[in-house]
Amino acid sequence: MRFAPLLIALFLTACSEPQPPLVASDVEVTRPMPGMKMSAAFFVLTNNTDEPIRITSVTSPQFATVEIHETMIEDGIARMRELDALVVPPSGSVTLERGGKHLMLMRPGELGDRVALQLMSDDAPLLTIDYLFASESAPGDDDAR
Ligand SMILES: [Cu+2]
Repeated sequence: MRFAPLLIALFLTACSEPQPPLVASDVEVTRPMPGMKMSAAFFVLTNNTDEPIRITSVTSPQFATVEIHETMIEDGIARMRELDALVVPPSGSVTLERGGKHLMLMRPGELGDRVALQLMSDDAPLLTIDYLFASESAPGDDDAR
């Protein structure tokens, strides 16, 4: 069987391909609520390296300000506080979700159907997340009555 060595070689090449150091999955960005110039972003970050990855800031062409937030319950009231950084443990992951850590996207500019989030470690870009809004179910006038 002459093909076998070649196939094995291809298989090994595929396996040894380096994984991206940081991967975002399950991305969701909310649309700004009417009258509120604010959105939230949720996703899972997976670190494929054996060093912790620190995200110290996030920028977006579509929003003037992006903050890393955590929702805490204090005296039975949910409050948000800003975090200095998001740390993804080595070979681990961090989940940004409702009621937990999240990105707060503030003061949107022209908002089309796409949002890009640039994750930075100090001044070094780590990862760009591109998010496409699901086709809008237009807020019907019927609902307002
Ligand atoms: Cu927040």
